[in-house]
Amino acid sequence: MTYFANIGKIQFEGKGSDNPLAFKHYDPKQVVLGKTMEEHLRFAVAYWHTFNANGTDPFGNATMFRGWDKFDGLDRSKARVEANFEFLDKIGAPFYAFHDVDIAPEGATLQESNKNLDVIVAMLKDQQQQSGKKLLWNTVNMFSNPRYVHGAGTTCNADVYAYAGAQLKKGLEVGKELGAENYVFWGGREGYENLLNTDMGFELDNLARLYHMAIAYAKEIGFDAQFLIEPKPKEPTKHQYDFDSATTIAFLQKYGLKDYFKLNLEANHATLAGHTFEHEIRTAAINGMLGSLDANQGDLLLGWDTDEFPTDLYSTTLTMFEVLKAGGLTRGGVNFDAKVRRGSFEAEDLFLAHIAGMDSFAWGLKAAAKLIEERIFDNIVEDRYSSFKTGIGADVVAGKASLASLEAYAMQNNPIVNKSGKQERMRLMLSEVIFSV
Ligand code: XUL
Ligand code: CO
Repeated sequence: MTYFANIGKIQFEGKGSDNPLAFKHYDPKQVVLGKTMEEHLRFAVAYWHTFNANGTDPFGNATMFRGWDKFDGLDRSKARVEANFEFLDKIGAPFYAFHDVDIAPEGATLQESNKNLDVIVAMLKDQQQQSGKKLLWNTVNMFSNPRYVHGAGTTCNADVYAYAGAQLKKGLEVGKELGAENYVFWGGREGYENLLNTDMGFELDNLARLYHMAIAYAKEIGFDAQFLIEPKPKEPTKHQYDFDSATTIAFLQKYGLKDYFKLNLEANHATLAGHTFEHEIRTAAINGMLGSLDANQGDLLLGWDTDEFPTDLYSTTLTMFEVLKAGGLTRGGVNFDAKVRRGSFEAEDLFLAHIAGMDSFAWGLKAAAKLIEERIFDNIVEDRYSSFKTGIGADVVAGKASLASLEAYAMQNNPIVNKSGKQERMRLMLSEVIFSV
């Protein structure tokens, strides 16, 4: 069965092409800084946005009716599996990612849900083997079902906590079965609305306990995926515990979890936290915690997670600049946690949107590589901190300075001379590089 009959394999045609169903920048085999674009970017398709979303919003019904929607229940789930692999093949993405509830319907009981998962996971495994496509990460949805109204790992109800543990256990088994590269924890309901009814310290202790159990179980079954936490500051709860990179790293450190996790960073989550994506990536990278990326973009005029496909070249360039400087994504990838707009309801839009995202990231990668190869900013940064290479600055770095030695130096060093940071010049240099590649 085919779900995208009118669309063939998307090819790289280069900058001169006017074919909307072709790549202008993403050439998977092109080598950039010693690796192919495909190896750098490790693109993944998000199952939920591509095969489950139907255009509903709080004010309107579905606008998207896909080929698989003519089926119900498990049959529809099976049709989505076929559609997923057809899509991955045609768009040329090596990876996909999903939540448990995206791939199989929840049953009336845990046993029934697990049985449904088993049917679909067997099918996914088979299709992975046939196609060579891989699972970038899986996760379990512990936020949509009403049982999670007060949280999952941070719930006030031990029965719900137990259910969450069971769901997580199955998620780890599924990840192992499908050879997932990573396993993601996004704490959709791990947060609170009102401190007056909340024992924050206790909730966080419990969340850490659940993570320790997950580490132990993954070890027990030999599931060696990289564990990732995905920070997000608000939505759905007012105070999400994993607010941003820095907060999440502090949590992991406090509970002795830091060595077992890295971060899955999402652009729109960064902007909701009042940060740029590159800020979040840098914060992770300097702490050795960069794992994977959920690629999308928000709308700065709107205050929620709009999950648009990434097309802002300044952002994709600065993102890839950070990634390259951090040594690459290793087991991570660029997962399009992004949805087509409600008005872009044709199946073809799924391709056009992914092409826009993939080309924008490939463009960003080329520009970032040029920034690095030509040391366009590195020399400026090096020069900016050069006062720490000699004299009193070198003493500070070597750990030889004391407040008394700083005082002695400062007393005879008058006047102090500062240099301009030249930010405006650097912004223009960035523009010149982006539009030269
Ligand atoms: C929610 C979000 C999730 C996670 C996985 O904003 O980004 O889809 O990526 O649960
Ligand atoms: Co995400």
